[in-house]
Amino acid sequence: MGVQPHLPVDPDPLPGPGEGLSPPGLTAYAGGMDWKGRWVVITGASSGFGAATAEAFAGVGAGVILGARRLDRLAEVAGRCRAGGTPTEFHPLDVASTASVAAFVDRVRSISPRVDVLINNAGGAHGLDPVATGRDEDWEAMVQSNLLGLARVTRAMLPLLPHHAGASLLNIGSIAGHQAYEGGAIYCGVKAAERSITQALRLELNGTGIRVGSLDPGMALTEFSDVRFRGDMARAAQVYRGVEPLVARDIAETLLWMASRPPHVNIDEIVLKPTDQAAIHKVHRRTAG
Ligand code: NDP
Ligand code: 8X3
Repeated sequence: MGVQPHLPVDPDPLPGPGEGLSPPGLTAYAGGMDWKGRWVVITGASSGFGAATAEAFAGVGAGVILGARRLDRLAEVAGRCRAGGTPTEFHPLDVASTASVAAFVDRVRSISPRVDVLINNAGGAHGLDPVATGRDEDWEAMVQSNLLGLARVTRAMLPLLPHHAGASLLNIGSIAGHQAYEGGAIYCGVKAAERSITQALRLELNGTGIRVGSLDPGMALTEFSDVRFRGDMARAAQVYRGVEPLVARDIAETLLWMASRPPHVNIDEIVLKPTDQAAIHKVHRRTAG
């Protein structure tokens, strides 16, 4: 097996993520933007970054339309979004299927012909095997969701994004797209592709007023590692031992901030890492490994 990007060690007691500081209200991240009457579409909204982002935008009054494969989980997220009284809709979405993307976007169009923010978040890693022993099904799942899925959803959604009205197209990349690591060849490759697609879209949409950006996080505590290690929770937990990772709210607040800049401001790319993670292989652990 290849070298794990986040080496496990015994932890010292740590404050929980986000503990010790009272988070400011979300309106701080929304600046002066009035989100009421605007719609935000989020892929991969059933857990992790996507779910937190749905709640963040709903928290400032935006309508949210959520897509993912697990409908029960989408319904839970939608319930939390609706609790604040904002319009919330959800619909099944498998970004690996062009037909599913088309049905999802038809549903979006029936809710609103205008969408102000598209967040391409659906994706993840499958396995941590070196290329020599990698599995076709893992590679295909990563290419389908992180790369082709992003392109499919963007193609179908672009006609709904208004020109010269402060719309945003925000893609979730990763530090894995900036730096390859052992066992991450295909995941790093698809996240590098996400960066290139985002840069190409920025060029293609120049002159339309549609903002295009990528948010590229480092280690974050979500279901990401559970999925990567196929439900091996013990192995997934090792990834975060002794370190304070990002949490989904960190990503959600940043996306809200990016989309809330004035229309003449485009945030092209943000790399967001835990303070404890200086680079993929340089992670500060609370005890010696
Ligand atoms: P989660 O596993 O918690 O969330 C992944 C989301 O993607 C789920 O909602 C899942 O929904 C959805 N998804 C996966 N495949 C598909 C598909 N084919 N069609 C539709 N939805 C899909 O992990 P994160 O929140 O951490 O991951 C979100 C994004 O952030 C991913 O692109 C990931 O690569 C990226 N990222 C994560 C980092 C981390 O350390 N956590 C760091 C950097 C980037 P469902 O299964 O219900 O379809
Ligand atoms: C997730 C971050 O370092 O596990 O995109 O690849 S890493």
